[in-house]
Amino acid sequence: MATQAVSFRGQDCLELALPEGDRAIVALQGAQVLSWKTGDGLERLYLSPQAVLDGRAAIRGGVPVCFPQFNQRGPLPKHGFARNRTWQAVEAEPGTAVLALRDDDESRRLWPHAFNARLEVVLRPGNLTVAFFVENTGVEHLEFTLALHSYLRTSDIAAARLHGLGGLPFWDSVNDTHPAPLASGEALAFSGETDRVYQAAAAPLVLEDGSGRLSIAQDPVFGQTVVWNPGAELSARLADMPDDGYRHMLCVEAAEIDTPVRLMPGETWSGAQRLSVQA
Ligand code: TA6
Repeated sequence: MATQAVSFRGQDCLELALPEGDRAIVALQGAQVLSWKTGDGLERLYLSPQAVLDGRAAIRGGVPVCFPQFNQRGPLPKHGFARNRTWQAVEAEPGTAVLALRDDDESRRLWPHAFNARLEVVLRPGNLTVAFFVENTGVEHLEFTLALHSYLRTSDIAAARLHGLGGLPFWDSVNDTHPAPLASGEALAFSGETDRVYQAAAAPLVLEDGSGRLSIAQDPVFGQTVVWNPGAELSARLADMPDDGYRHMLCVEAAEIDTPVRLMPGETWSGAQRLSVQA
């Protein structure tokens, strides 16, 4: 079925639909996937019911594209500007959405580089791939950090377990420490605020939350995986999230942040995250 332009919570979006019943909604703002439903009708992403959808403010949920800066690791607004800008829809095959963002006066005021970014969202039965591409269209090198900041839906974070992080070094950003890695085979459980930057695993992670299992794979060009849950206290302080919102989400983010990507003129970088429902 063809990709269609739709309005979703008042925002201009693209809707992808498969004959098997899978659906995805992608906002032009930020090229942000806002919803992914599998053929069984289950929503797989978390979008806050209090998310601000005004065409400009960062949208709390879905798959924000944090580019060209992760978090506050640099002089740009937190998580860069791509999530606040309107991207252009590009013609694509059924089951795929392609959106583009190029530099303009506004982007160059913040970040003085020429670039052509593209986000491809590919929907297949039980499977969502989000792929980011960026070309340096200028005459000087540029550097960036990024994350595909996916908010995965959990039925209850207390029951959620993230598998596949055993043995991997990480930075705990809540306490600014480098604790000992999880033991091999040990799953990560969640109680309280969790904000960790892991060195990426070679194999896909698996999120299990009592009601199902989701495989989370990322291309090896992403050197890190960020795992974030705000916990009860921070969730209550976030105006665009219900007090208990933290119970229903876990961000597992494909990220390249420790070593900024350096792109020479004419070069392109690309990386994808793949989410697959497991039987
Ligand atoms: O990726 C985790 C993180 O950087 C956390 O530190 C937290 O701040 C989160 O992203 C959300 O950021 P946001 O700007 O969307 O509120």
